[in-house]
Amino acid sequence: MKKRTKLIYALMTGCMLIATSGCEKEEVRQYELLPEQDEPEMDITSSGTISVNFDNASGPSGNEGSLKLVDNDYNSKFLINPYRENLFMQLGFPGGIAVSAYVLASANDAQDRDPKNWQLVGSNDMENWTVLDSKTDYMFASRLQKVRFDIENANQYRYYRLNVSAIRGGTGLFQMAEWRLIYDPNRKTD
Ligand SMILES: [Ca+2]
Repeated sequence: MKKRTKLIYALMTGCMLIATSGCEKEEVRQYELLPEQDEPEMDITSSGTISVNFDNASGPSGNEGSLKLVDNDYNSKFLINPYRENLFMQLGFPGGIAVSAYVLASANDAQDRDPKNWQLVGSNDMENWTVLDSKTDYMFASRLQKVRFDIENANQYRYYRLNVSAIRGGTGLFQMAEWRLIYDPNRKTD
């Protein structure tokens, strides 16, 4: 009990006391430092606000509205009819963050509604956009397929957009089950 009291007292009063009280050997404790570990990457989608320039006829909260893009349910989808070639989906964040990967998921049916050509772009003012990734003639291999795309990006952006410039079936409807953004805290940013 006496030993414990002395230790607490030493901790409270700091080095001065340790220096003057003749630090007893048995009170010295050593701790092994744990090896440095990478922090796990984070899905930051839920921290963002989704918006689109063309929404489902039932609105963003509709059964196939734009909120279904980011509801983390791969069985729900966003659908527009008709598809427009300047369609974009945007995730806006309260502050800049450097996205290191994104995930797209094809919907449950009708392959011709899949995106085929797209760009992921980033911006801090919604006027100047930097292209972070481009895909041309991409083909989702199956329905409800979740595909991850890693990108080389060290810049922090408040706004990310997915510009979908073509769909697999040409003109017609567009649909996508999910769009998610990934942040890797271990990656160095500019
Ligand atoms: Ca969904």
